Amino acid sequence: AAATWGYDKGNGPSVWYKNFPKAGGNRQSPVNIDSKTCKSHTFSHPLKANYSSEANMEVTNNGFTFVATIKGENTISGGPLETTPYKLHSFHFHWGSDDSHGSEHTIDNKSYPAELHLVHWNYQKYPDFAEAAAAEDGLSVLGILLKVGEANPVLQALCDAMDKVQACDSKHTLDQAFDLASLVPEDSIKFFTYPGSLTTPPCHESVTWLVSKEMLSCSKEQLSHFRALIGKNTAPLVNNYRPVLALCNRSVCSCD
Ligand code: 1SD
Ligand code: ZN
Repeated sequence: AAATWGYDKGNGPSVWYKNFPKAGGNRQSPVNIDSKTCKSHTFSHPLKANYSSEANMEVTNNGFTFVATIKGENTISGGPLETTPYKLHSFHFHWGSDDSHGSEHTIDNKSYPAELHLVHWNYQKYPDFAEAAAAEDGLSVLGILLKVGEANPVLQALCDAMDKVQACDSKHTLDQAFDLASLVPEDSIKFFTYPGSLTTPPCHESVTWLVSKEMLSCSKEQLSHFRALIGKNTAPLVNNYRPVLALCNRSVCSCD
């Protein structure tokens, strides 16, 4: 069947609302984060990821992104989530065709070459991920921007895995355990937070967004592995990001 959405001219973000009306709502993501005007807020519990290592991690090129699905129990809590643990379901990336763009969130109107999304769900409240994904307090996504710099050894395991799934709709199982914990800042995470949505159709308004102030560094060579993936219709899988939307009646909090 023809894809009902994508990132191309005829099926891209500007027309998603036609098939997915929630995309036209006023709690949509991503947004620009204005670091100077957002309010500082101190939550009673620090934001902490409780991640371990994932054996036999499965990665997929699904034609929209490179995604790793997680079987182990890894959680995040604190910050706006308070004491409710949200469980890591999967992680994926968004990236551009060159280093000047690719991230979904922008900081002070600046784009970064890629953005990692660690997708968590409120597993103590909802029976399954799909139900959580449609509920107002169902998901929390930790976004980490990638900036060009030193090659990152943790990302290298993923870049190597990307080479195994260059073909659209292919899968691979990593033979070395993947160190999830080293993707996220050690100890407590400094972050921006706001209420938002999935950045892909159906764009449910179900996400408590956490955007890390600390970025991951990634070399230009490493970014070339992302851009070598093949998307739907045999074209390179690049520019799989949704541009920023209006904050409408929301504010972003800055939390250290
Ligand atoms: O794009 C992802 C999508 O692939 C899926 O993981 C969804 C959760 O069901 O989340 C969105 S996103 O908002 O994390 N980009
Ligand atoms: Zn995403």
